Amino acid sequence: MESLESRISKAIWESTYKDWLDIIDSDVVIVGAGPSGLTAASYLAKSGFKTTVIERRLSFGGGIGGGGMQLHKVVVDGRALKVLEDFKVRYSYLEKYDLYVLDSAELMAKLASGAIDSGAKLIHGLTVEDLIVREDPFRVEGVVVQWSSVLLAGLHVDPLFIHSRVVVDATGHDAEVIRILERKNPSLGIKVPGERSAYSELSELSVVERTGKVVEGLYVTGMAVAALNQLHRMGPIFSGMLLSGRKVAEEIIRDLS
Ligand code: 48F
Repeated sequence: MESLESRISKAIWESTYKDWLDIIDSDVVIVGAGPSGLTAASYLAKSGFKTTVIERRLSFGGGIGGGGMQLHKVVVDGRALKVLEDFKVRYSYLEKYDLYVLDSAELMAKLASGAIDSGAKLIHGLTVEDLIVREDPFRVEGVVVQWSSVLLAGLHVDPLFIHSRVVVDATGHDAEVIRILERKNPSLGIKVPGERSAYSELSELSVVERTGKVVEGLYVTGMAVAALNQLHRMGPIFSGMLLSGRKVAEEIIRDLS
């Protein structure tokens, strides 16, 4: 028998290689494992689409974990209950505030495990730094990825590619993927003005309304929608994020089917 050290390394290399050969041609790449990205990933994977989630950090949940000022609770309104129930997230109703309260840790964990159990592949520690595009007619056909640690170290290392039928920007407040499009493809005329000050009630609705396709092959969900459309921020209420994730999944399922 080989040494345990050799077997550890070979088991990891071999199974990572096998996964990568599979995800290099995905149906959908979702950039960002926050609430909107994880919700979208679960519904897409459940519908049979090969779904890969790329997350820069070595964790999942994006802005959920920070709760409201690091308090370990977040809230939703009644519109999001069906999504919470799909992910088996527990909540309690506070009648005097007409809001549902849940533990941020449970929301993070169950959205991530829901996406994974539905068949999505989540790769963390990887940053999307560019897009694969085609011209005439313009469309997005995948992402260019680099280890986050390489970028943090400032090393000059060429990235690699993941091809996909659709890319979803679920990168949150910075709308990083759409900003790449804005910067590197100026002829498209896309502008990312950034979000506006807080107006929770309005932004909870408008972020869902404006969720959807940006250009052929590229969709947007979550707070990236607010940055693209100069919508208000809403703070630690998450109905809009969950409903935006479900909406973008439904739109992609319709477009790809
Ligand atoms: O920020 P984030 O949670 O996005 P979201 O789904 O939800 C926003 C809420 O958390 C909250 C809010 C609403 O109540 O105001 O802020 O819109 O998650 C975005 C994830 O994307 C990752 C980032 O690390 C985070 O986990 N991310 C950002 N840019 C990249 C990326 C990138 N270029 N490549 C890979 N991951």
